[in-house]
Amino acid sequence: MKELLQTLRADALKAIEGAASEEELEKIRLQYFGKKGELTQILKGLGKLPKDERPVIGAYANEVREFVQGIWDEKVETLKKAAYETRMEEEYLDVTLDAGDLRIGHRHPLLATKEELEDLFVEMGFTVVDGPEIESVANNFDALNSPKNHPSRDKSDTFYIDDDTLLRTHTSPMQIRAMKKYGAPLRIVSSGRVFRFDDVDDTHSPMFHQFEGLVVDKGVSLANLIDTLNVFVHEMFGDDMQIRYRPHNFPFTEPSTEVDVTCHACHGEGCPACNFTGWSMELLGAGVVHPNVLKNCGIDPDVYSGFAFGMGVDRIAMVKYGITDIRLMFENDARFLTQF
Ligand code: FA5
Repeated sequence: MKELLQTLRADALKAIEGAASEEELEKIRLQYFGKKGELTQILKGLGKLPKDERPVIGAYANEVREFVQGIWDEKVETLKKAAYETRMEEEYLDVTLDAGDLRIGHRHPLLATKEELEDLFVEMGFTVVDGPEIESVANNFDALNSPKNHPSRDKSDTFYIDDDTLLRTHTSPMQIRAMKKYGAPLRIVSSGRVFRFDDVDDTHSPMFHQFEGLVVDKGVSLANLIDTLNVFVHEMFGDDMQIRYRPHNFPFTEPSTEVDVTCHACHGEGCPACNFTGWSMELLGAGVVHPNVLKNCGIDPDVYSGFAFGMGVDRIAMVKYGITDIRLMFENDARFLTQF
């Protein structure tokens, strides 16, 4: 038995020594130490030996097992290290090589505009809040003082989901949500997609983006609104930009105004893009918050007043980047997008 163990030891060492890969080594392990392995079988058969031989042969068999196992473990480590070194040599990276013509992605002009607007108003002390595109009729119209017969409520102007729910037609319901949630004083902006049954042309789309702002505090006036919008226009488009405030009518503000800036195509000279007026398309609506709207949100209009504005982000981007057709921003044509 001892000779058998000696031969097995010598054979196993030779096989381990000659193994060139971890797979081969695993086969050797199974051959000797597996359930039906040669050494395992010998160890199992020790019980059949004469009683006096058992302790001596048993001790020797265990010695052989431990020794062969030790050599096997060492060989595994050696092979692993060799494989790692080969990989390191084969997969080296030459960081000095020319990277070629790499195409790097960038922000969509609409997202860039939205982020620029947010940064600007956050700097002025506003907080950014977010809300749903599917809105209640109550928030979108009723609480905003929009009478039942207002044309914008018509089914031919608005995408209704059912009688009480719709795709928001503007971001102004965020005024209601914010006032009800946070009360006064308040200074928030909020942006996102809005939806209307509008015909499509160079400056209109049935889905577009708005950026809403609301300030509620003691003593807030139209002068504060105009000052804030002047800062916005000059920061966004530069100090040379002229601003035009036109009187308008919104159910939720009184007084109300619409705002245009110098035509981006001709810089005010007059051209086909601005119908020779020198002014851009309408960029935003704004006004002093109607007392009924404050009341609807549980804010006392005798103590607090506010101003609000809602701008078309798509049109701001058009003026900012000199884009003449709003549709270009939704078509995702790489020839257009790579220009920014
Ligand atoms: C409103 O939506 C008001 N909620 C704005 C407001 C907020 C007024 C707070 C007072 C206080 P209006 O429908 O004018 O207003 O739309 C606001 C801006 O959205 C427009 O000035 C324009 O820039 C943009 N806009 C309107 N309709 C479209 C359209 N179909 N496609 C692209 N932009 C549009």
